[in-house]
Amino acid sequence: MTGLTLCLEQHTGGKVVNSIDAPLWKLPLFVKSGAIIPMTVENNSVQELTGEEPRIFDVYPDGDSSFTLYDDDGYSQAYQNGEGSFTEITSHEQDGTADIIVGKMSGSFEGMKSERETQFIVHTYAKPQSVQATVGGSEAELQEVADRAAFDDAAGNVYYYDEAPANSAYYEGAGTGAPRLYVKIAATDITANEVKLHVEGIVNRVEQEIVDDTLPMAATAPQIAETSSSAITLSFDVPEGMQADLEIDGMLYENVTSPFIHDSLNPDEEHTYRLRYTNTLGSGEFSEQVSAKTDLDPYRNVISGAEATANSYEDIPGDSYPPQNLVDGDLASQWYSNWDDQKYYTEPKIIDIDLQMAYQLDKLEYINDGTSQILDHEILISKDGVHYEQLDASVWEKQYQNDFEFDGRIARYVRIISHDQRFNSGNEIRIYKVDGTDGFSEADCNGDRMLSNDDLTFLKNYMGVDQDNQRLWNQVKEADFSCNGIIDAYDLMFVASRLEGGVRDPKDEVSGMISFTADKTQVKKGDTVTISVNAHDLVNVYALNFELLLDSTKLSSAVCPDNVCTADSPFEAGEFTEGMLDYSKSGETTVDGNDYVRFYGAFSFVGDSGPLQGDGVIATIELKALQDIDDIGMILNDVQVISSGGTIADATWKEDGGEEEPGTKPGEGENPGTGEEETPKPGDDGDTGIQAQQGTLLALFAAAGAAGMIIWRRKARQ
Ligand SMILES: [Ca+2]
Ligand SMILES: [Ca+2]
Ligand SMILES: [Ca+2]
Repeated sequence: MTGLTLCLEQHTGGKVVNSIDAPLWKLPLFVKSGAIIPMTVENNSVQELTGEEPRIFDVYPDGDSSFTLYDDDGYSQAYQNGEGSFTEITSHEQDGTADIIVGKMSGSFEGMKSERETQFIVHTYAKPQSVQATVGGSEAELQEVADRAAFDDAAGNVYYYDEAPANSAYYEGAGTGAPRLYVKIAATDITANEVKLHVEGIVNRVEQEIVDDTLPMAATAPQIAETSSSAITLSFDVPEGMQADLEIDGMLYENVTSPFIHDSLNPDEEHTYRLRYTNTLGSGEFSEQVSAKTDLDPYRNVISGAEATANSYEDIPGDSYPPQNLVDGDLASQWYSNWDDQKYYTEPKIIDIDLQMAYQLDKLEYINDGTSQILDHEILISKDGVHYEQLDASVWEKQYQNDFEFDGRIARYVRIISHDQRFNSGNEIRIYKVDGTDGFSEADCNGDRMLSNDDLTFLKNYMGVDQDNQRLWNQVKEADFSCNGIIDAYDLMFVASRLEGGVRDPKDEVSGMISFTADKTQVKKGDTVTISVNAHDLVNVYALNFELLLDSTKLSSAVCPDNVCTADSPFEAGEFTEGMLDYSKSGETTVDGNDYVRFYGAFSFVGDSGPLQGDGVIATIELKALQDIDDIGMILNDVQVISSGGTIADATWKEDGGEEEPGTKPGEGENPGTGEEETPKPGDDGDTGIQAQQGTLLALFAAAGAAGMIIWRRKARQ
């Protein structure tokens, strides 16, 4: 069995056949050479069949083949008990002589009819020289009849050869099919009698007429006319009177026409092509091989697996438009803001997209096929999902798609705020990463796209660097997870809490206070004075930092040469903060023309350890007096612990250790950081007897430009 038969055409296997004549009314049916196909009479429904109909075997003799026919009652479950019949049909063809043997039917089922007529349809391209049959070993006297009508009228034991049988008994326009031999054997007991057909002079190969006397010339290589991410289009010339065969990736595509579209391909995939010409004599040489690649998938950098939430969405049972529909990759699914809630006609509608990891972002596409596009909007990014940086505030065009370029900024969270005073919707928000990059930990800060102890080293080196330091800020800004313009304890905590196993549980809001106290009130030039940083009523504090700006003409570090502590902390950690990282720094700085020594305290727990709870000494620092100071006049006021968001709006400045003045920030309106001596005010912090006042010693929360201290709550990982 080496071929395929198609009506009048034959094709060898292992290739793709093109340009098949297949109008709407004609289904191309390929039959394997050697096939034995059991048939029955034409019917509209199997209900019409009684089981007494002739059995018909449509046979394409070619070498040896066989088929086992199974039959049963056609409706009950009795077949499960073995109620059914089997008939083996074999075909043996050699050198044009075929023996087709229908064996005795074995088995039984209820209603089985054993007295059956047998018909053969034998496919041969020439009229056989002889047709003989035996039934149960006895020769059946076969009569040749002239036409179909005579064949149909006969009770049995007839045959006729039809050179051009009609393709359809109902539609003349269907034309005629390949020649075939029809044989009818009279009814017999098919359980007792084998039926055997012997045919001589079978021709099972189509002879193609050869009109050419030379083989075609070698073909010219096809041209790559066009590529897309799913198709490659080739163009080529076909000389008149010839057929073009295209070999694609080693597989022959016969009888192709130009342009040829090789489609249903994957993106970024290479394919090879060569062409040859074929005429009736045979095929010419193949052309040179050409290759082409499909285009890259234009959506390959769209970040998948994102989760979207929104403060407003339509959620009617059975008619829901959740924000996740914006990132599901399906242009048909939509997000709708809640059209019944008038609040969102005036208040901003906020869409938050969590990319699940940090990415270097390329662009954003907002797609809306309706009329409710987001127009007046902001785009913000965040690494921690708490602190956001605004990248854009503008008004989009009212159109199907609007784009935004991220310019390679790094983020895990993207926020879109709509300020439209109306209902909004969207089909999809596609967020693309930079080509060739992958997602990584949002806590990476040294740029190696991994979270490791190297990131802690990075923070240790750059702790306290702020955006006023233009030289360094560009190198460190991606480590400013709190988006507040300074590398601080929050940033340290953000990294440290993700190392060594991470945080156990989400934590509640932080609270508490810290204060500074000194061990003496008066010092002579050359004396040392020790300042303590004290914690009061701390709750859930995982990291903290504070800044001391001291008049560098009056005080200096007692332990750091030239006031510069780089490798080690200028502070001595207390028992209370044992186990915390101490990445505190010191150095000299100038503010408004005055020289200061700056001590920047930064403490954080690592992994699961912590938090600080209750009272204790966070750290001490030893200072040396550079001149006589009658009153240290240091700040000894308490500052309420700042909330986890990192704003200082809730800071409370307690004047003179006395009444609290909510909402007043340390140093505000108090001439902070000037180093000017002020008249000491009486005060009492209860611990050291040192009078509390502002002036010489000033605690600054530098990033916000306001004096104060800040204690950061560590945000738990979700
Ligand atoms: Ca969608
Ligand atoms: Ca890293
Ligand atoms: Ca920061």
